[in-house]
Order: sequence, then structure tokens, then C-alpha cells
Amino acid sequence: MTELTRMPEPYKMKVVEPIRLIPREDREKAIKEAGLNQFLLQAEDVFIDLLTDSGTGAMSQDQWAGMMIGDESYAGSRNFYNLQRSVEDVLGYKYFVPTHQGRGAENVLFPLIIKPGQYILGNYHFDTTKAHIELKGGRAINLIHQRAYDTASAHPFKGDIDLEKLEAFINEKGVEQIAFILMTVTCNSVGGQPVSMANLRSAYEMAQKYNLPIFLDAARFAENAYFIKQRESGYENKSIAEIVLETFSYSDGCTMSAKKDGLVNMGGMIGIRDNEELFKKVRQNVVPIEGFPTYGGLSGRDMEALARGLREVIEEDYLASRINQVQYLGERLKAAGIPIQEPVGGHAVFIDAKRFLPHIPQSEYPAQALCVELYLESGVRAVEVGTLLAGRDPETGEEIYPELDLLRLTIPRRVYTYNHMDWIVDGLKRIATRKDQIVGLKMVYEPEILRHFTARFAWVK
Ligand code: P70
Repeated sequence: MTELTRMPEPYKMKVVEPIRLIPREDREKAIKEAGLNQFLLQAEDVFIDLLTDSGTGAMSQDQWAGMMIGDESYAGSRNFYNLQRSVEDVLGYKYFVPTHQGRGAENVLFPLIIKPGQYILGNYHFDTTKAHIELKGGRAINLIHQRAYDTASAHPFKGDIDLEKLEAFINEKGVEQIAFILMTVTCNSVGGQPVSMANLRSAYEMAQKYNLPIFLDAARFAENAYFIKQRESGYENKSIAEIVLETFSYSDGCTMSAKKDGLVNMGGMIGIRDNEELFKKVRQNVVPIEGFPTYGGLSGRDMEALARGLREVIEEDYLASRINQVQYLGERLKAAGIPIQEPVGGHAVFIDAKRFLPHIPQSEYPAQALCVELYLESGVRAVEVGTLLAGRDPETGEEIYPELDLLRLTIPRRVYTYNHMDWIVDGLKRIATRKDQIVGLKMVYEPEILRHFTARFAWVK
């Protein structure tokens, strides 16, 4: 694709939400008051908000219309049954329980399938997922293929698990030490990188061989399916619906944050393919934590929006436009010489801050420093996925220095246009011309857990 390919959005706008670029001096004041932490900004002081693609998308007219037929009965709401039909048709699962979001699903499911001390093997656990595994006494082991850490090398499926490492780990520790395998599609932590169908199939076969359960962390399942169609031979003529069904067929169940590919602002679920025993346990456990099993923390209208979102997200013209927009942003940054994780992933473009700002040591949070600079330059709010997020080793208290220190430009679904993408690129290009002057950060307030949300910083000089 050339850098200027723009694909007209397969929708037109009926309602618009004003956004405003506040003056530079006001941005300086705002980010200083926020302790140089973009999480602490007021959203109204942000022009283009790329903090996350989670719950920030725009719903369709069909979803909004569906909300009017929300049935708010405590038990047995009609929207629960509509959602059940979508889950069955789109994911091919017999059972499911709604939850208020992804971590709610993890909180309900994980204690049922993890015994303290057991390992949970995955391609790369998302951080709240890892936190929930550890809260239940489990140990999260990342077995992603090493190539994912080399941002400059383009591989079509950088989200793949390393099957050799997976099997070696199972053999080394023994099957009884392992709770389950968790495949995250797409793999958020290394750049929204897809997992191939071949890899999903092989991981499933390995799980069968060792009699281990295998689950999907399915937040971005539709984007993953689109990449399979684009990149994996044998899938070019299959429909997204078929690819999604095949994806879920290689699992015993899933947790899903529906705030991404569910196309809703709030929602999640636990899906179970056919294990009735597990389903019964999940139905029991959801009651004290999320709510009665036919609402699980969601209102009827929210379940209806999700029932419709799950069907919309697998429409091919939507996915083509979505992925193209993210791709366009990535291609333009690359053309400007800005180092990014390649190839561009599904939901975001990740700038490699270690390569972009080599003069800032990792102990001074280069990606976070770039987040601050980007906000000051153009009112764009990005997020750090790197050293700040990694936190400290719980045993030694030492800082963890992950291989990648990334700035994530996360694109909400159906919200911004190509003009917004151009604005983001232009700001970063201006920054690139004087990037040597960007200084690192030191933390002046550090919370004990999940520090990135509320930490405060100062410039080192
Ligand atoms: C994101 C958000 C959430 C997520 C995920 C995967 C693969 C589970 C969850 C949890 C979180 C976030 C990060 C930075 C800023 C704001 C929000 N991902 N699995 O943006 O789901 O949030 O619904 O509990 O990516 O990547 P939930």
C-alpha cells in the first residue's frame, strides 16, 4: 500500500461531538497540573484522544435503536437472549455469561480454573489479565515468539506463541502444574499483532495432547480474523464469519472485553464452547461478583447494543476501513522516518521510543516523555506501554526494564477521520526535527500498584 491510500469510511455521520484544541499555554498548564501524566488530564483538555480503543468507539444507528428496546427485567431480559443468539452465531459457543467488562470476566472465571502456584501459559498476557492471574495465585508465563520484540522486522503474525517453548515448558514443569493456555488475539502488548490460524490450531492440538484447557482472550477477535484473511494462505477466500468461527473452535472458552470488537462502550463476557460443568460453576460465581447470570453487570440496553455489535464487527467493509485507517497512520509515520512496530497492528500504531529517543535512558521513561511532548505539541493524548507500565518486580522491588518501550497511538473505532490521522503525523514530524531536545522524566510520586494510572513526574533537567 502506498502512503496515501485513503479508503472512504463505509458510514456517514449523523451526530457529531465537538472537540477543541486548547491553546498551547493552556496545554502546558494542564499537563503540569496532571503531573506530566496524561491519565490525569481532563478529557476536555485533549484534542484527539488516543489513550485507548477500549469503550471509546462510536455505536451505529442500529445499536442505538436497539437500546430503545432494552428490557431491564432483573432476570431473563429479552436482550440476554438476543445476545445469546449472537454469541452462538458469531462465536459458535453454546454457553456464555455477560460481565461488565473484560476484567470482570477474568475475576469470575480465573478462580475456578487456577489452583495456587499453577502456571498459565500464553502468547503475552495483557497486564490486567496478568494481575488477575496473580491475584488468584497463578503465575503468568509469556511464551511469545522472540521475533515480536524486534520492531524493525516485519513478520505477518508477530502475535504467535512459540510452540517449541510451549511444549518444552509443559514437559519441564509437568501437566499438573499448568492451569491452562491463554491465547490473546490480537496480541495487544506487542503492538496489536495477529496470531495465525495455524498457530491457534497447533496450540489447540497441543492442549488436546496434554489434556489442558485452552482459552482465548478475545478482545480483538475480529481484527485478528481480518489479518488472517489478508495474510494467511488458504484464508483469502473465506468470509470473516467463517474465520471467526474457526478461531473460536480452537478453544474451550474465552474471556472477552467487549469494549473493543464488541463495538460497545461497556461490556464483556465469559464464553464457553460446550463444557456444561464449567458453565454451571461460572453461573454460580458470577452472582456474587457481577450479578445475576442473565445480566452480569450490564443493563438490558447494553446487552442489546453488544448483541448487534458482535454481528456488525465481522462485516468486511467495516474491518477493511478500520484496519486501513490504522495502517495509513503507520505508513505515514514510517515514511517520515519515525520508528514503529512493524507491520502495523490492528488497533494502534506503536512508536519504538528506545529507537526514536536513544539519548533518553530507559530509566527516564522515554515513551512517557514522548507522550508529554506529543500532548504539548498537538493536543494528542497517547499512552505509554513500556517501563512505566511494567512496574517493579514484586519480590525485589527493582524496576523491570521490558524489551520494548513503546508509545501507543490507539485508534478508537469509527470515531476519527483521516484528517485526524494527518494531524497526528504532522505533530510527530515537527517533534522529530527537534527530538534531541526532549528530556527524560523522573517519578516524583509512585503508587504501589498499577502506578502508571496515577504516578506524577518531573523533567530530569
Ligand atoms: C487497552 C485496554 C484491555 C484488555 C485487553 C486485553 C487483550 C483484557 C483487557 C481488559 C486497557 C487500557 C490500557 C491503557 C489505557 C486504558 C485502557 N485493554 N485483555 O487499551 O479488559 O478493560 O474491559 O477490563 O487489551 O488496551 P477491560
